[in-house]
Amino acid sequence: MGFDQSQVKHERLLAWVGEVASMCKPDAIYWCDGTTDEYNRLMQQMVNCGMAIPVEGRPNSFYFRSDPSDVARVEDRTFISTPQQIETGPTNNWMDPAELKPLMRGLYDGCMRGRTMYVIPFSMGPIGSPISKIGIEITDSPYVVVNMHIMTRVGTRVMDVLGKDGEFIPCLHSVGAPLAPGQKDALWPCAPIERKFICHFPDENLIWSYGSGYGGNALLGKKCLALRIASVIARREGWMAEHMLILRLISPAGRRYHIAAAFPSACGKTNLAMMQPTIPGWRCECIGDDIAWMKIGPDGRLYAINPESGFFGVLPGTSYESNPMAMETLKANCIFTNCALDDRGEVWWEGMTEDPPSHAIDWKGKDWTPSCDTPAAHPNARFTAPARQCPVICPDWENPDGVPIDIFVFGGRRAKLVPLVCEAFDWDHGVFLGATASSETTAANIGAVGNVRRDPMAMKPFCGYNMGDYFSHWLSMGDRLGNNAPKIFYTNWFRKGEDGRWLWPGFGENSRVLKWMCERVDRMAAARETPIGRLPADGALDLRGLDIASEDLKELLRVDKEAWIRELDSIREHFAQFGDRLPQRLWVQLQKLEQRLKE
Ligand code: GTP
Ligand code: SPV
Ligand code: MN
Repeated sequence: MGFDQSQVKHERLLAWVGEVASMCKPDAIYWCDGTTDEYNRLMQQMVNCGMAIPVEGRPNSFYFRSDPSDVARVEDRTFISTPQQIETGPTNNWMDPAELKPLMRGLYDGCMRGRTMYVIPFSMGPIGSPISKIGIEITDSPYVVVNMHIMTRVGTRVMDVLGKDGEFIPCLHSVGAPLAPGQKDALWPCAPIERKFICHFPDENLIWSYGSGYGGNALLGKKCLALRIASVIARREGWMAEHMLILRLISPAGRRYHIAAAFPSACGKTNLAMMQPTIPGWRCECIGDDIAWMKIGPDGRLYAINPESGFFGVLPGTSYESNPMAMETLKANCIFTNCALDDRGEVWWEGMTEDPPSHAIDWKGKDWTPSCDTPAAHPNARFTAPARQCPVICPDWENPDGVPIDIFVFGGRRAKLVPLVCEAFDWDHGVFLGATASSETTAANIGAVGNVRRDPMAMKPFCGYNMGDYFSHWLSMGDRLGNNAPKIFYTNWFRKGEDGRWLWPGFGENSRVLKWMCERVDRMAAARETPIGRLPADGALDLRGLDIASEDLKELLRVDKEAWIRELDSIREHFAQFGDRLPQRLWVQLQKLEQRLKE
């Protein structure tokens, strides 16, 4: 059962596991082998204790409810810990490791009492690929183990690659809820908010997470390793780790375009990544929906891989109308967290069907009917699904060489001001668009929803070092890529009319905007210059077959100069917080924008 510890020949790994065990004091240690048998056994244990519920109509799929306090990432409790605060910068929470480590050791002391400690060897990226990174997650949550089975490549093959002295990133996780002898366990154990800590020690490639069992707080390969720690490594080694989906768009003539898009959490990456184009003859294939690792290839172009092997996607709003490929992906072998269960035991969430069930048990385990004034599913309810089950998964999605990126897209959720699409004048201007990206906050983080904030490159919660240095890294990547650099665009699918309705239909119709981008790459489509960038010229967006009011389209592509002039101060303030870490070239971009607006 599991991987036999006596087979482990890696001294540093054994020493670390031993240290953690003597600190956390679990009842047992279990080394994960990544087999289906292991997955099934753990799931059965969770079913037996009532934590997991088999889902009706979806083979091998299970439903979980989290504690109502543990429903999303906790940015306020997320720390980048370096000896010098300046290295983490103004957009991250900082603590001195000399202070944070003793505090965390205090919390970890005895925190796994009454529980099994699982050791999960996992690979981000195809096992054995030169671009991949190996992590070892230690956790006391079986829910984390089964999720890691889907989201990453887990198992003994990783141990083989690691050998006697291979590099790995230690990721320690505990739900922070030790059990006294005889104490009955909670269905979703976790610690209260003030004892949750998601800690990163980038100088040591080390991750310590405590107190939460949910998503990016607990599945440490994702945001913690593949973004926060990887972003630091990427800067050091000259590559990029970004919060981006990756897709392949294929034209009717068979030309392939690879697009990587950075939108903040719950702003449309999963949906765009597996979109069904509404324009006849165009096809989309999904490579990844959340994270891209990108390196310059031998031909000087930028190649992207998806380090994950599953999707951890937002359920509310997902339907056969909006995202049919996600719905197909969810037919079996999935985990559903914090949606609702109808009376047949089927999962349901807001937006899944036109008509809600007449009765359900909501995400808190309470009776729910459509007349309730609370949603049946938590707004950050999520599915965990194997990427290979997506009907439009790209045949190259596990190619260790990656795919060559033609187009970068930044974006966000803005009810006003920001137009549907805009093309950067050049790389520096594109980096400026990314660096000033703004979006309304969403339920993907615990905190207020709907507040506009700057979220540069959708990396505000995920950049593991000073964001000013991160902007410099972007500029230097552009310098190295030269003429091979992807073209940069900015989109906003979320502009609203005075009456509060979406002006743009979104989802598959977003293909019209992507098509314009591809045609811009090929110099086949017209643009008009505006002070903020190039917008589609009249008639350049392919709107054939789309029923959209001309006033709505006009509003979507309107650039309100006066309103943009009012944005300048907020951009200046945003830049000023980085002090001398902000590259001069971005100040130049701001000046140029101001000039263009005031011409
Ligand atoms: P993370 O997993 O948190 O990183 O989120 P994401 O960027 O992958 O967002 P996702 O695609 O899951 O979309 C989040 C929400 O936005 C869902 O409720 C979607 O239905 C909705 N959404 C996605 N694309 C569009 C769009 O083009 N238009 C509109 N109106 N809503 C969209
Ligand atoms: C996000 O919040 O951007 C996510 C979900 O992708 S989580 O894995 O919880 O971070
Ligand atoms: Mn994300």
